[in-house]
Amino acid sequence: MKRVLSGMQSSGQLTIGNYIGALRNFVKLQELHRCYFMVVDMHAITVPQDPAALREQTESIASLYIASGLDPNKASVFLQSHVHAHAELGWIMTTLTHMGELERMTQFKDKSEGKESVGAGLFTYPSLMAADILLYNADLIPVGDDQKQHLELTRDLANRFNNRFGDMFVMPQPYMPEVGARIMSLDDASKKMSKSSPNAGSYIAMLDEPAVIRKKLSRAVTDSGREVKYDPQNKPEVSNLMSIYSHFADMSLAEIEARYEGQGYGPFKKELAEHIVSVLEPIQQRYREIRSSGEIFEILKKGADEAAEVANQTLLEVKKRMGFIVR
Ligand code: AQP
Repeated sequence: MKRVLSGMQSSGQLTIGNYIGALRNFVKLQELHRCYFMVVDMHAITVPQDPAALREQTESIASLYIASGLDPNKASVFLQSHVHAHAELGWIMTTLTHMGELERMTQFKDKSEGKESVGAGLFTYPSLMAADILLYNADLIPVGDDQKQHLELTRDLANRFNNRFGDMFVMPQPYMPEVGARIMSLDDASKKMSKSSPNAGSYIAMLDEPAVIRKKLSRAVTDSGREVKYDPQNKPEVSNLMSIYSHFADMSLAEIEARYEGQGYGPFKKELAEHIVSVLEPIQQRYREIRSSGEIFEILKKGADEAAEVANQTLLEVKKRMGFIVR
């Protein structure tokens, strides 16, 4: 049995990109491995957050984890800020990280581009992410393509620590879907779909109403042709919609091409909306029940207790090896 760890930032509403790239896999992995799934609220504050919105988003994402099928009796579901060892090992990892390594991170470049002022936490974000993973000595990390570079840095930091202070950390591996590791925006297929995008038309949120989903898809950008064909180079928009279709309808790309041969984009987009709605509607129903019952707080407390047991042990061992006087 492997150890699995992953998380999502409470920096907006979860999108179908987060669902396909990560959350769907969380649900599968909990059946096979020892899993730790958190909402990384400490990462969310690396960009400014309104306090009321942060609270709402954090509760919403944790509730969506459960509504999507995470079972607190199979996996530990918790908030990063409830397990103090994350912040502490995060600092230690920051001291082991080189400036040049952080400067190379494409996510930092994307998120800081054009901003007048950028918080230092956005820059050191990958060191905290390394701490998140190493605290649990996780072997498998279910992430979308955008997090691969951060995971490589985590491996470098694990190696660096092992070489300086003695073997302790295992090398975490990414666990990514074959298709859909990178779902792109509906309005611009050169950008990934992101929950913090200011343009709500660029993503489908997991909590979008069916009518909103239909509308967003009918407006999704496509090329001027009419052939439903998977060709990411020449038809990036349609190929992106096909990846989404493939996940929600559980059909191969070849099957989708065959189904819409000679029909143009209209029927394809309409049926895609119905496939998404049929997967999301039961999740939304369960979500509403969870939110009104208040059960999520008990689940998060249990998850944080389980997580802290492992995380505190790792932190203690790290501190001993580095020469801290431990209490
Ligand atoms: N577009 C995407 N396609 C596939 N997977 C994706 N993920 C994110 N976007 C896509 C995966 O979802 C998980 C959540 O990651 P995160 O919340 O830590 O932040 P992120 O990767 O930066 O995701 P977002 O939605 O773009 O958030 P913001 O807008 O706050 O930066 C990760 O496993 C990620 O790979």
